[in-house]
Amino acid sequence: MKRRQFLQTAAAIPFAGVAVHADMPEVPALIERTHAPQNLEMNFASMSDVITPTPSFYVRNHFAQPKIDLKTWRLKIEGAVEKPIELSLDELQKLGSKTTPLTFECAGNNRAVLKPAAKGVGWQSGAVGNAEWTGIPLKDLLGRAGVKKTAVEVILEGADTGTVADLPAPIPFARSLSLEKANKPETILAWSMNGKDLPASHGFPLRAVVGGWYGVASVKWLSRIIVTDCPFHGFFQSLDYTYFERTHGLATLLPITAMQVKSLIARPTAGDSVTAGNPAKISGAAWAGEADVAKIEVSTDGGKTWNTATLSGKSVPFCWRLWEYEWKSPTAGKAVLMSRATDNRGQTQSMERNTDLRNYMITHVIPVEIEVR
Ligand SMILES: Nc1nc2c(c(=O)[nH]1)N[C@H]1C(S)=C(S)[C@@H](COP(=O)(O)O)O[C@H]1N2
Ligand SMILES: [Mo]
Repeated sequence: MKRRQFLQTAAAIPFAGVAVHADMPEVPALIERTHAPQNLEMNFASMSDVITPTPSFYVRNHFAQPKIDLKTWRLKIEGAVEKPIELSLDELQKLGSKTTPLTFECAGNNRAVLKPAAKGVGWQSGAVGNAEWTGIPLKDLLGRAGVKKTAVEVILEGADTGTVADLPAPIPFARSLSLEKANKPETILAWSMNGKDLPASHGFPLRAVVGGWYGVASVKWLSRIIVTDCPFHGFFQSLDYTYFERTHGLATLLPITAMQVKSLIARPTAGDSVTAGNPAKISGAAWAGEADVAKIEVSTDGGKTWNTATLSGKSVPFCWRLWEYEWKSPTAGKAVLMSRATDNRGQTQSMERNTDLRNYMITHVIPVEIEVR
């Protein structure tokens, strides 16, 4: 991306207006991180609306996008249920629907800042988005199938398959939810994104969206739901997408589930410059998974002092919140900007990276170095 002067006039313009877009650099909607499988991230510096437009919403694929024929596609619900079910999309849509916005972030978002370089897709800040989803709560379907008393988890299986490290035969993409999370109203099987049919890259014809959890839980191209009476230990929650938690001093590997409190600066971006003495607007987004964002603080001196930023709009459950801070009088020289979010449970982003989190959950405060001229 071309270095540019960060336009301070933006500070005087309403936060989420068309005029803000006029200040944005001319960049493609999505940046390609890998080609096959396709992994695309938004240019986070262009983020300006609470709802991420579908063409700007990141794409995270582990395998090739499956080809699905709606005529033969069926959603199957089986396993520890009284009555297994098979439904076409038409049949599913007749069972009722609800529309709700939800934010999810790839657990590897911002991996590009990790040192030494971590394995996995080298995301910068754009593997996160907030969209409006229409579908049926998973709970409603589980109710129809009748979950047996012995059940503990619900496995969601996608139609995409491929090979992974150490496994010779292809496996489908699959993740499980605790029965508790599967029955929460924020766990939805969605056929629509921002008012239109799901695009193929986001899981047409049906995907899960799991409010408050990292994106990996939101299985795309959903084909099978398996209710199980023992915990699932599939690849994407036992080898990949896991982190270490310390219990009795021992590091125990756990699947990644709920998103941790996090904020990101969208603008200015690293390498931008602002004019000394002129007010500059610092803006971004923050989210806290199953909790609410309570506070955003901004530092313009590398973390020595902190000032409270303004959260815009109102708190919507499971959705990120945009925020902004007016930096009144930048002084000439290099400046290190930081943002730090706190949730309503009192959790605050840490200053240091916790290496037990492996190459996931990059939630520590990330400095943004700019120039004041
Ligand atoms: N079937 C399937 N579902 C999937 C994935 C996948 O590779 N296959 N990737 C997961 C991951 S890691 C993320 S972060 C989200 C990304 O959803 P999006 O591509 O719609 O942004 O989808 C999840 N669901
Ligand atoms: Mo992800």
